[in-house]
Amino acid sequence: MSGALLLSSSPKSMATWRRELLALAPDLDLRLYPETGAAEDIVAALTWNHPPEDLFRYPNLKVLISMGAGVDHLFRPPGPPPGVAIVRLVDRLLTSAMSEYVLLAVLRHHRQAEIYRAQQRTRIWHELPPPDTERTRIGIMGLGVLGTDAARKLATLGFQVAGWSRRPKSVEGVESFVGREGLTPFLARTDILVCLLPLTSETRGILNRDTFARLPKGAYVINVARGGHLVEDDLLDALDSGHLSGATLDVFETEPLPGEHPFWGHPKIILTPHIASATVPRSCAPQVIENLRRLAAGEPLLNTVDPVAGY
Ligand code: NDP
Ligand code: OXD
Repeated sequence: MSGALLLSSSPKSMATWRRELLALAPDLDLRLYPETGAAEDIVAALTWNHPPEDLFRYPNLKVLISMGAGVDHLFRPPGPPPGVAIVRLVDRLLTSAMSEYVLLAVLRHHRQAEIYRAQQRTRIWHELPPPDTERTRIGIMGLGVLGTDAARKLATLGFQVAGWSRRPKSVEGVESFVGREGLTPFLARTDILVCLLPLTSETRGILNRDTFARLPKGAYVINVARGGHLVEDDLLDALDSGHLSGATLDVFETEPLPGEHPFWGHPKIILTPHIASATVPRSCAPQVIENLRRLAAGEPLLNTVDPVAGY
């Protein structure tokens, strides 16, 4: 590639990416933010939560590569520079780790793990009614790369699985619901709701009071997508009223979650610090190098993002 790749994330993550990229392409001209050198040299940028306005400084920037599956960080105001291609990571390990997390959250709720754990603490030997897998309906919002893998794996376990997406899907063992008109029937048949949508202007705040009200009483919510999907007060109200039975949350509007936030101590919320599926640079570096090669050769890029749809 003629030109340099700008790398921008935490110092630790940049060091790992640097090692993995140079192992594959020792001649790669890498610039670690903020040590960018001449702005004209930068033709590609591999970033995570980079200050968006800074990207307008590089007159020869041709492609922006998200350091994760999500690209919402690239669309924060003022948005990406016009005319710059956007690509993201699609990776076997990223996908399987997300499915592991979703299966764990589903099964922990389904198999009443928290209740048995509490019983153990107080030395109570008490059998709860056994869960009925065949009659438990899981609904996955977002049947893309990650949602489809989780849906398939949950279907294999014997759950009734459905997905909701913008366009119809054909995934074996998974019922497809589509668009705004498909949302109400999708929610009405969902006992465990998993959010795996990208954060866009259409999906921001989608986990709200109205959505929760359309779920059956006792439904459970798992948000592994973005904090911006969830209206936090609406979740607290739905949990406190008993309409929802609980929630597992990996992502939050403000990260790290502030120490005084009510989610921390809520008895019906299980939370983790945005770890559902972390990018593994070793696994993702080859596709970055391949996209740089394609960029230089004028070939179509892999894993492109539609700048209008925002994902
Ligand atoms: P994809 O782009 O592959 O899939 C997105 C899915 O959402 C598609 O099925 C798409 O529909 C659907 N969708 C988008 N907009 C709408 C809408 N308005 N209405 C209905 N459906 C919609 O994304 P991934 O599966 O790769 O990733 C999903 C998200 O997961 C990421 O954007 C990121 O935010 C989050 N994530 C979280 C991680 C974590 O550690 N917590 C790790 C990695 C990702 P269609 O197929 O019809 O286009
Ligand atoms: C991602 C993430 O989008 O880690 O990849 O959240």
